Amino acid sequence: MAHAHPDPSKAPAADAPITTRHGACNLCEAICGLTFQVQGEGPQARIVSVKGNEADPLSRGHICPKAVALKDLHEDPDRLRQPVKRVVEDGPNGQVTRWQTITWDEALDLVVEGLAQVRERHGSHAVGVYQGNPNVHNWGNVTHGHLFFSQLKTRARFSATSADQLPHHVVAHWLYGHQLAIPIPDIDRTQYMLVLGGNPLASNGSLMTVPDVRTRFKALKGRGGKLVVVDPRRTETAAIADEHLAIDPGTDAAWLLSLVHTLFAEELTAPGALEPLLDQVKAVRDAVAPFSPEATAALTGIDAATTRRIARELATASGQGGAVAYGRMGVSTQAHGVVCQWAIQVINLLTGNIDREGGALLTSPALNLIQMKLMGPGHLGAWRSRVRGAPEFSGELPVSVLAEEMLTPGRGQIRALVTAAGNPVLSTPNGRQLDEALAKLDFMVAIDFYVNETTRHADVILPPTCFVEHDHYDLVFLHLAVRNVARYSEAIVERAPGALHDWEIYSELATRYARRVWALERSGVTARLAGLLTRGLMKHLPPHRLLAIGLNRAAGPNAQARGLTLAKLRAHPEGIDLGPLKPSLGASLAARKKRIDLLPAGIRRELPQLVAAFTGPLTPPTSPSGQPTLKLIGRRDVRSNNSWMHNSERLVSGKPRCTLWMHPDDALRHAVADGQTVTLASRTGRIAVPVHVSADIRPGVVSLPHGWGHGRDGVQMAVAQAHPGASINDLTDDRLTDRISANAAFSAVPVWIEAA
Ligand SMILES: Nc1nc2c(c(=O)[nH]1)N[C@H]1C(S)=C(S)[C@@H](COP(=O)(O)OP(=O)(O)OC[C@H]3O[C@@H](n4cnc5c(=O)[nH]c(N)nc54)[C@H](O)[C@@H]3O)O[C@H]1N2
Ligand SMILES: Nc1nc2c(c(=O)[nH]1)N[C@H]1C(S)=C(S)[C@@H](COP(=O)(O)OP(=O)(O)OC[C@H]3O[C@@H](n4cnc5c(=O)[nH]c(N)nc54)[C@H](O)[C@@H]3O)O[C@H]1N2
Ligand code: SF4
Ligand SMILES: [Mo]
Repeated sequence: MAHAHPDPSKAPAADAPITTRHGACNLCEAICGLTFQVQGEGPQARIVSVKGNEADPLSRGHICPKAVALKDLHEDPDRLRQPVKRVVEDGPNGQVTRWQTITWDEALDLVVEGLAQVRERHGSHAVGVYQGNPNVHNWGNVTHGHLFFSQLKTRARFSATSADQLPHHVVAHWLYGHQLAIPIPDIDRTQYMLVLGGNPLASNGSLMTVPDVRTRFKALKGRGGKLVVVDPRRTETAAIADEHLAIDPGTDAAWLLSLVHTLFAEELTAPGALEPLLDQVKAVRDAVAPFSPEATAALTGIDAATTRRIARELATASGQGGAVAYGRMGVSTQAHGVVCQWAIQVINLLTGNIDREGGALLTSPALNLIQMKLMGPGHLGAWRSRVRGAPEFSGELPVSVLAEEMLTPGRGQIRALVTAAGNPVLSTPNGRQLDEALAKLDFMVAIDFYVNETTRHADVILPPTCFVEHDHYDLVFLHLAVRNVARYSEAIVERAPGALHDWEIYSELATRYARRVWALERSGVTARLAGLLTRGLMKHLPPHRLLAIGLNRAAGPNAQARGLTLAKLRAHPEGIDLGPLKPSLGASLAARKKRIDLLPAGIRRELPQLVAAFTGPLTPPTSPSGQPTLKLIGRRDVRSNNSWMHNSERLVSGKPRCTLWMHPDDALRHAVADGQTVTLASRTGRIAVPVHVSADIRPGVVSLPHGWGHGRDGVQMAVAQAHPGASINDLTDDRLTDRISANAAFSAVPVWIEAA
């Protein structure tokens, strides 16, 4: 492949001085503070070691095995360092694809021309966008990405949000008036934590930036508190909990409503300070009437006495320092994800645990995304997708409809796609269908540094610098952290000459596209000129300049954040502590929505249907050809990071991890032995996976991790290809979605084992 490998002859001399530099890890939401040892200077400098930074007020020295892999990513010979275009040539055995290195100038113009032509021919909605998860982990994408994406004027916008946390945003928007008003568990002060569908010991926390979570859970137990985990699998987190309830997947909404039912039935509600703001409390009591613990026990697998006890424990702990229910992926990505997240908020509100110490609170970061108006309050269903009629949320359509919008002919069919820091072939439901749809596009561009399962379909790939090559201030996850902290990190090593950061790529694309489309559409000249000037100006305003401006203007509720400057942050690369979470919801509600409608119309309409949905079996008991079905769920491992860190040898070595967990009873019933490879099938596809027999998973349920499946043709990641695994999303179903938001439903997918 035509790209520059790091040249060992240019490595730093063995006696080059070693310096210490402080930074952070951006791979997951824990954003751990790091200390790097770097040998040499300039672009040839080499990272010698990566350690946790003990002085970091949030992570306190914690790291996981992935931090060191930031070095592997920096040095990876497979990482693209210059733009490439796909060239298809005739070979002796048919057509062959080759990636040709091109200049930035040529690449950017090719992209702009390719997208503009599709827009000219088919209209602006024919150009689609998919933004992957690292967009929120890389601040330059947050500050500059919209300059380009807003130019496209397309309704075909998609992101990883709808394969993830979309229900949280819908519920925050409905209850608290803003999609980002998500209360964060006060893990350091609570006396009781009920965790549903989250495994922070492997994931390091989500919508709860919580580095060193193991120590924090230990401290909870140390002060006499209790941790309860609700998960079909006995996870790493369940293993250290006081109690584990192995719920049947996809039934959490019913169980949570039984908790609400019990709070009312046993007169355990005590909303506290927020009580005067709550509307429709009685309506909620009436709406949950069908969900007594007795009525849901057979469905969920949790007996009524246990459910009642948990409700009482929550109420008791609320009077003794605070309690909090918290639910993540396992209860977001299921057919009733929005109801689950709503019910969790209702439980926390009815027990008086929202906006109080020891419960769940909004954060007061130095830069508050809500106050900065970087994102609007949110809207659901302002328009619907062309083929299926799925609702948009805040300008984005759910990713479960992406492939059908590409494959279904008609006006508005997507014919060109921009993927930015995303790998939807491995990460979205029915990824195989999307894989095939991508191959049929008229034009595709990927902003990414790998030729992977998705980007192999691109016509042009624009590779940005990697994380250690640029500075960072975590705009998103400092907003979601269990403690208020501000931290700015300089680049650890200098980028190669000519390399561009993501934000620079967006600035360039924005100005070039505006110029090109201006030539196309001559109306609104003044507005266009103004836009062009803004984008031209933004090109000269790097993220750190915007940070300096933002800090100057920040006058949020956190007094400790006042007077913070970029210079101060630079002097404290370990981060500056801004104190524990503080009640602030009252003030922010007053500025927006004023009151909390406990039973939003979308939920009121859904609950009666939920009764019906939970009456029959959730998944069909047999496959179309008569095999007994199993319920498929996901799994995360501390050495993986979604789909894209498998090209680091140290993260994939050892026993294969892409295995199918199965209960011994099911193994016996299907006559499969531990280690045996089986063909697992669903409505959408079939994959071969080795079985791991374990009593740590609920009978009838099987579990696979996501992000594997690197064996596809044309992937250029040597280490990942040597440990390919299979993709769970070749089995998940684009038609299985949350009933309200159309978020992907990855839990409880019906699968079966095909005879050998
Ligand atoms: N079945 C199942 N599917 C799932 C999940 C699950 O639990 N089960 N989890 C879902 C969740 S929570 C998420 S967030 C999604 C993730 O879904 P995606 O975001 O689509 O996938 P990632 O694997 O995060 O891919 C990230 C891509 O960004 C590139 N990249 C990394 N850093 C940068 C950068 O700084 N700049 C640029 N330009 N590119 C970069 C990487 O090379 C990689 O190609 O997957 C979802 N899919
Ligand atoms: N090591 C590592 N860390 C990561 C990531 C990674 O890929 N690897 N990804 C990052 C990202 S993008 C995200 S969004 C976060 C996610 O963070 P988490 O949500 O904590 O991650 P998961 O490990 O997927 O936890 C989901 C749990 O839900 C359980 N579950 C599945 N179905 C059900 C169900 O129906 N009901 C209940 N109650 N539980 C169910 C699963 O068994 C699993 O234990 O992790 C982040 N951190
Ligand atoms: S837990 Fe690991 S991957 Fe996540 S930020 Fe910390 S070091 Fe990075
Ligand atoms: Mo995610």
